Amino acid sequence: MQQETQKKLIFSGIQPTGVFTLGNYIGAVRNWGILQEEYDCMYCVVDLHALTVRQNPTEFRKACYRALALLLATGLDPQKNILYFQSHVPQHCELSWLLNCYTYMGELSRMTQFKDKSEKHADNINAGLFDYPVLMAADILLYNADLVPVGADQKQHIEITRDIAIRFNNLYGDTFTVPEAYIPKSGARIMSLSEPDQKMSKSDPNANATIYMLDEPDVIVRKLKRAVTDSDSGIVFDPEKKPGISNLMNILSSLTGKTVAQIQDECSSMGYGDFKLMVAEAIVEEFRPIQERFKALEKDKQFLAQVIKDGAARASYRALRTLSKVQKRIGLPPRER
Ligand code: AQP
Repeated sequence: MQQETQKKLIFSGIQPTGVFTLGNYIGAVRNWGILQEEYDCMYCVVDLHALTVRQNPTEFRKACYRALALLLATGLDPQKNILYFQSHVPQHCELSWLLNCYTYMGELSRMTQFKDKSEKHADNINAGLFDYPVLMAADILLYNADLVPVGADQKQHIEITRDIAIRFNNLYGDTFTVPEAYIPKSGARIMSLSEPDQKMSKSDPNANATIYMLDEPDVIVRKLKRAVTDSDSGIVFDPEKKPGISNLMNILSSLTGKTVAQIQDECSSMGYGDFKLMVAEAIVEEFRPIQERFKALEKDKQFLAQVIKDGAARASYRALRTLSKVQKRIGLPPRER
């Protein structure tokens, strides 16, 4: 049987749509490792979400395992956290269907991610893309998560999750915990290096726009050197007028723990070239130990398989309990056990 704790429950997920980016790391994954000491944590590789965009089957399977190995390499302990693949716990889909019936088309049409991704993938605006937030609500509500650590781009999806939970609770009595978003104070939105008014994304077709967690040091330095700044030269934090340099300051602040004001003070006499190198070095040093652990973990197929199996079993046990309660509340005929 599972051991229950009185700790608050954290749930979050990440799509295996490519190698994780510096944005994924600073905005989400890094904080997951910090939270594992204090909370009861569940972290999921949301492979079903990733199918809302076309994936090459062979590459996709590899990307799923790579995602898990990267989470472990950043320091997530499978004893302290439940780590699993979304598709291995079918209750996510079952609850998602039920919640669809308590979600309005109007609400879903307002989602910024749907609008953005519809523009980017105009040839494949599928129903899954539209319904993405309901599957995400099911992911979270299935475990009665108290907190959901995400980057700022996911705030709207947490809000709709809360609306669905409140609506359901009002109709059927207290069933779901209404979750809160847990957004980091610094680094909640890391921007593209090429278009600093766009967020950094793992599926950006322009590889120079994105730092991937598995980029070699020389690649990181090269991408930083090419990062778009402005014709001015001051290291000044002004996201409106100087979005490029402000993004780099934000990255350095998130990695060093210094405030952007401190960085502005300390680097006031530097040119853009030297400053970019300083940021590149901080990223290289941050990723070096993670990359080393990743190389070893990636080869340990037996260990990965065990983590996945244990994670799915532990998640399913919890998921079944919530799903049965929901089915009963709605009035579905009970299943013979
Ligand atoms: N640029 C970012 N800055 C800060 N946080 C970010 N996150 C994503 N991009 C940034 C956070 O990373 C977590 C996992 O994201 P996801 O895989 O669920 O999907 P996403 O938000 O759509 O991330 P990507 O990298 O942009 O993926 P693609 O390109 O596939 O769409 C989330 O907590 C997210 O907030």
